[in-house]
Amino acid sequence: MEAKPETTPERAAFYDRMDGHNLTPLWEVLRGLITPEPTSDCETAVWHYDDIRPYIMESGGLITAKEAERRVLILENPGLRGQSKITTSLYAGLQLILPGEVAPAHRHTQSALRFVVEGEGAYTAVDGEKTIMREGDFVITPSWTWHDHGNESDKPMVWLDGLDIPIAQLLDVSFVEGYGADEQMLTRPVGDALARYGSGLLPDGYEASSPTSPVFNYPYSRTRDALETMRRTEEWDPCHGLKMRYVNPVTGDFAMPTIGTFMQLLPKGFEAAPYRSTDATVFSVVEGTGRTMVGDTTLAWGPRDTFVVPSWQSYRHETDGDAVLFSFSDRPVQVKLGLWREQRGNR
Ligand code: GTQ
Repeated sequence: MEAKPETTPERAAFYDRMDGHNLTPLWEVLRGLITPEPTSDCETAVWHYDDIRPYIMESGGLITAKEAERRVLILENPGLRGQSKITTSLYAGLQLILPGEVAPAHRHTQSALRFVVEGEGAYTAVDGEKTIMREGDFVITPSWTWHDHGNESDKPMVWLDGLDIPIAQLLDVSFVEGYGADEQMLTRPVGDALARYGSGLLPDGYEASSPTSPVFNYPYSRTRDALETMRRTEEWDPCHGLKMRYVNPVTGDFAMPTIGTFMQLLPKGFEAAPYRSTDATVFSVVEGTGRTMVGDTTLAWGPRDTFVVPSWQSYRHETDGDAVLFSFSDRPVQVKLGLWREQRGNR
């Protein structure tokens, strides 16, 4: 593209006259609107769990889950402070539920994922069914479903929340309702959805009523077993090791319509080839230690750390021992709109 045209005094005076009519010339701003490559304010960043856990626990002494509605410390991207965003299109936070607490039932149009970081035995109830959560479990709260969280264990539980709040903002589609009681009525036993929809079977004649997976807890034990069994025969992908996508078993599509979720195994001493894609990605470390080089930045990570790679930034992972990474991004949205791009290896 040609350089921006000169702003002559005559032109500037013209812009001033039209300004009162809510008009402005495209040619003054075009090059900032339509860029050769993504230019995001989203920055590469890492939250080390050891550094932030004290703040999460301190919040537990200052406010209850009930008073807060949701007791969450938002992970704000350093390039997007004040916007409650971890990437341009996604929100993330760490939610704490202490023993005996309940985060009251509500529903909203925003979809949520929970990725369990610490603790065992707390629950989320979604549309009449409870699921007990363990570290590494990926749990979904679909759009407009009632959900409350509680902790009947004797230890705190912390999970990473990922929500499509900025997407709902962009589209102006935010609605929320309180249930009217702390806990919703339960209509199905624990484990019903996983048995019914997540066992390689579906009720005969079943038709999807929503774009979100009817399986709302993908237990880590199953995910980890799958990766461990596959490593015996599967070749390591040069960029991603062994990377699996969580799917809606009814459609084969992503488990959630707005957020893509993944789990990957990287072997000991892995040195990945560079990779970039247009979906800015949030990683949560489940097992192992390593580093991710993003441009000139090196992020060192270990279990329970969260890090983010912006859109179209080339990155490569390195591991010490075996490592397992959960990740999520807005990929389903980009793919459906025909906008997603990726590049493997060096440019
Ligand atoms: O658990 O419903 O991190 O409504 C932000 C908003 C969690 C939730 C968040 C929410 C929730």
